[in-house]
Amino acid sequence: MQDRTHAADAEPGDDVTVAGWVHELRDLGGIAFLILRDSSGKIQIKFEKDEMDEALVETGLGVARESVVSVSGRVEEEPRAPTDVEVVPESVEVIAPADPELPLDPSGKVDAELSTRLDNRTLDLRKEEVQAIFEVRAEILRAARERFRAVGCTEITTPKIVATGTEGGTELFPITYFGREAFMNQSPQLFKQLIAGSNVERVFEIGPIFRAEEHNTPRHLNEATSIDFEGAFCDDGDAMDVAEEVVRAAYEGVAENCADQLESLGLAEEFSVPEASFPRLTYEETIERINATGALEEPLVWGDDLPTEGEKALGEEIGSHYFITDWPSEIKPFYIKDHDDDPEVSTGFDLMHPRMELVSGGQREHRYDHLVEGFEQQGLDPEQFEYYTEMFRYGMPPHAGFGLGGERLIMTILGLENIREAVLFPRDRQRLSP
Ligand code: AMO
Repeated sequence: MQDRTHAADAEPGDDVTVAGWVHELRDLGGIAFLILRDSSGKIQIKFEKDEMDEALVETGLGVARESVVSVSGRVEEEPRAPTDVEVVPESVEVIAPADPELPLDPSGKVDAELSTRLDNRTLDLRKEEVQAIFEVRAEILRAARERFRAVGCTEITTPKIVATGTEGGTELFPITYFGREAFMNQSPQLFKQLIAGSNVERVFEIGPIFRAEEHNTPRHLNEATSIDFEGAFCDDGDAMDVAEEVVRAAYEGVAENCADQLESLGLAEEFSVPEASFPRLTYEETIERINATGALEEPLVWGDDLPTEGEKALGEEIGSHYFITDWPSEIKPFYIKDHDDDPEVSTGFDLMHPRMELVSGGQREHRYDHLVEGFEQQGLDPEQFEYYTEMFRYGMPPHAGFGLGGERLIMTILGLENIREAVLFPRDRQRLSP
C-alpha cells in the first residue's frame, strides 16, 4: 500500500496522503467539508468549489458516507477545524464505495438496537465509544496477564474439546468427535489442577468456556472468557489474595492507560480504582445480612443458593467488591475441599461485585481417597475421570485457584448494562452468527 499518514499525525505544512472512512459531508455552498475518519481520529478535508478542479470536487463530495477514500494534499492550520488542521486536497480516490443505505448510523446520531448493532459489528465498531470498550477489554486482559506473571504464574492453554463436564448446574454442548460423543469444555478446571500438581506450580489461562445455559439474561453468555488461576501450596485465602490483586490490576490498567477511552465512554470523571481491600463475609453472615435487608419474601436458610435479588440487595448495602467464604459443601462442586474440622463447610469462595458474581474458587481436594468419595457423593462416575484422579496418586500438593468471568469484569468496570456489549460476537440462545 502507498505511504499513508494517520489523521492524528498530520502536521501543518506536510504533504500527506490520508485514508479512511467518510464520516460526514458538510456542504456550506461555496465551500464544503469532508470529515475523514481513521483509527487515530478525524481530519477535515476542505473543498473550495470555485477554485478547485471540478472532477476533484465532484469525487470528494459525491461519495456516500462510510465509503473508504484516500486523499492526498497539503495540511494547513485552521483554528475553526475540529482538530485545528485541514487538508487541501490535490487528489481524491474512492477506494471502496459504501451503499448509501446503511443498516446503522456509525456517527451515532441515530440510536440502534443492540441486536442491530451486533448484526453489523463492523459498522458498530466505527463508533468511538464502541471501539473504546474493546480497547479497554484489551487493556484489562493485558493487565491481568501481567499481574499473574508478577505473582509467578506461567500462562497455559488447555483443550476445549473434552470427554466429560466438570461444573454441575450448567449444561454441556455435545459435539461429535470421530463418531464418539464429546463436549465443548465448561471450564479448564481439571486441566489447570493437573498442571498445578506438576513442577510448574502456578498457572493461569485466559480462554473460552462453553455453557449450554438456558438463561437469557444480561449477564450470561453461552461462550464466555474465563480468567483462571491455579497455584500449588496455596489455600483459599491465598487464591482470594490473587483474585483481588488481578481485579485491582485491571482497574489500575484502565485508569493508567485508557484515559481517552474513558472520555469517549463518558466515564472520565467517575472512574476510580477500588481503594480498600475487599471484605470477606462467611456464607452464614451473608445469608443473615441478606435476610436482614428484607429483599426476599422467604428468608434464606443454610444450604440455599443466593438468589439474584438477595445478592443485589446486599451489594447495594456493601457498595464495594466483597468475598463470600465458607460455603456449604453440598452446593459446591466435588473438587472443592471441605474444612478439616467441619465437612459440612467448604473452602469455596465467590468474589462479588455489588451488581453480580465475578469469581468462584476455593482450595481443592488433593487427597486421592477423599476426591474419589466426593465423585460418588455427587453421583459422578469416578472411572470417567480416571485421567484426572490417577495423577492424585503420584504426589499432588495442596492447591487452590479460581475462575474470573472476563466479560463480567469488563462489564462491571465500565458499568455496561448488557454483557453482550463486552464481546465482539456474542453467543447466546438466539445468536450463532456473526
Ligand atoms: P463458575 O462456574 O462459577 O466456576 O465460573 C467462574 C466465573 O465465570 C463467569 N461465568 C460466566 N460468565 C458469563 N456467562 C456465563 N454463562 C458464565 N458462567 C460463568 C462468572 C463466574 O463467577 N471451575 C470454577 C472456577 C474455579 O473454581 O476455579 C468455575 O468454572 O463470573
